[in-house]
Amino acid sequence: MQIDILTIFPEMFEGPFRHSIIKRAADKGIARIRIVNIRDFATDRHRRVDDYPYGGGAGMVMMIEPISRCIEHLKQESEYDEIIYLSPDGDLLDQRMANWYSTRERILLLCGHYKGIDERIREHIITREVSIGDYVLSGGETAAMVFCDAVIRLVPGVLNDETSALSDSFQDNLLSPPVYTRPGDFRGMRVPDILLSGNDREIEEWRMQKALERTKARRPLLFGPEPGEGNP
Ligand code: 6GU
Repeated sequence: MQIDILTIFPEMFEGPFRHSIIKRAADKGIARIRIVNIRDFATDRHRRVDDYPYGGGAGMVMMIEPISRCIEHLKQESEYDEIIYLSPDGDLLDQRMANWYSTRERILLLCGHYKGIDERIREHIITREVSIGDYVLSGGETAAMVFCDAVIRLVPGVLNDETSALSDSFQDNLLSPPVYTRPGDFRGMRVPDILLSGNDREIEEWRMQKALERTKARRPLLFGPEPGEGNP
């Protein structure tokens, strides 16, 4: 899988993707992230990527020309499965959507800024808008990082122990059960006896029970009819 991220702040991605799961995925050659600087595709000598809004008003708007040139250039390599604009107006990212994109080959993520991007980009170039939650971020970059983390860790072979993704919160619409490690007794706070019993079947039942209890108590709406097949 390859994810191309278009941004005017490429330095923002230097930290997060050099660590942890995403780095491991890249090292294994399973999932690659490429950061593309939109400014490299600006058409004027000032390398402008934003301009004043028609009709007036505060804030700048990202121009269609550099973004269009950039995407046309990248498309010469191969077509994208999806060209995503990260925006609070978009479809909400959830585990189901992350699973869907973990099975795609090539995705483009466009990070917007300022007041927004020229509407014609959204109408004619973007194939989907995705939001990571009902709050406003100052730009799409942090949302792109969240998207990549949620998706790439699900690509088969990325996690060492494949079952660890299967037992994630949400993977079966359940929150995860509590976990403990040493010491067994910290100032009188004891690890549940069942986990020390060595009875694998009972431990599994206990974990399922706790996952159900926790989901009902904290996220009752996660219980519900399964959505249908297809592009979520
Ligand atoms: Cl994807 N972008 C921005 N700017 N704000 C957001 C968001 C995305 N998702 C939630 N808020």
